[in-house]
Amino acid sequence: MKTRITELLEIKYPIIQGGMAWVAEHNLASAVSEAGGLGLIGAGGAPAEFIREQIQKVKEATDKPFGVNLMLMNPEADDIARIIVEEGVKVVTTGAGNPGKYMAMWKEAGVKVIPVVASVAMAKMMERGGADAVVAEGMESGGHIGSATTMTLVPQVVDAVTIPVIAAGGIADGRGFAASIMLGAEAVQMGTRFVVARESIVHENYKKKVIGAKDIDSEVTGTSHGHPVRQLRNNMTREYVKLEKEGAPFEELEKLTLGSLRKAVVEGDTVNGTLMAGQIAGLVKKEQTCAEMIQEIMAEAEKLLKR
Ligand code: TUI
Repeated sequence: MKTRITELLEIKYPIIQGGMAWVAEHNLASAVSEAGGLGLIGAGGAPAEFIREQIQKVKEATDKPFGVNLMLMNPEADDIARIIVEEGVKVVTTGAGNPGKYMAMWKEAGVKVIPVVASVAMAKMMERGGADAVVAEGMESGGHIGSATTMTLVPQVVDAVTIPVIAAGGIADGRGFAASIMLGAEAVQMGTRFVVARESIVHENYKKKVIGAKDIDSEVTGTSHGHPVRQLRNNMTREYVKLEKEGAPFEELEKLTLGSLRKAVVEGDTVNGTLMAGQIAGLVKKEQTCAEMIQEIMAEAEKLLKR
């Protein structure tokens, strides 16, 4: 299947792996790229030199294209932006902010820049700034989210820009892929399904929670201070929501989530860890290799799109 995204990124299938903090490390990224999608290293809040090592490990594992997701609230974002250029990374996606200040440097180095946006206004601003494509991410997604749904956001972004649009949020199978194409997207980005990939280093306890999740098992925290984050409901989110209802200040809420994503991903703490996952977790039923996932999605989507 050819789209402007497969051409732009020189990948076989228009499937991009989400740049998930702690989760999107070199093993997952190289597996997705080897399977014909675009694997990403998620910088999250990690130190810059750690990201350089991750990039080098993906280069050793695959000669296929891969990218880095720069989470713009990372305190070392400036250094990571520069390392992306130094290491010759071909694709960068950004999240949780406006990547405007790095755009000129990346464009000059020939890096393909794909900001993740949650609104039409941001998509237009990114196109004006020279973005090669945008990921339009709906609030069905896990992690830090905006307020528009994928169903409403994607076609409005498609109408507002001429660069290709990648749909994200609530997509985990061939039906979601085909629906995204119907909305005008030219690729999809998936996170939640890849959390449970065989090659994903996420702790078994976390994977089991995603696999066991039902449709309404996620919770959005952080709305009170303007940084809504979606994750699976557990002891931590119940406590967080309770404190938010009581009007607790950010500093107090922050204590609950400091280091909590690491707790979930590395230690498998499903009680007090942050189990970031999207609303589509209810559809994710088993661990498979990245290649199996991508093959299954493409086969199902092609059948649907031919009908
Ligand atoms: O970034 C994500 N997902 C993330 S980032 C993350 S780390 C984090 N943890 C806790 C709180 C905040 C961040 C976990 N998951 N997705 C892409 C995304 N970007 N979603 C929403 C946005 C976004 C939000 C505001 C993009 C731009 C934006 O505009 C800000 C501005 O400057 O106008």
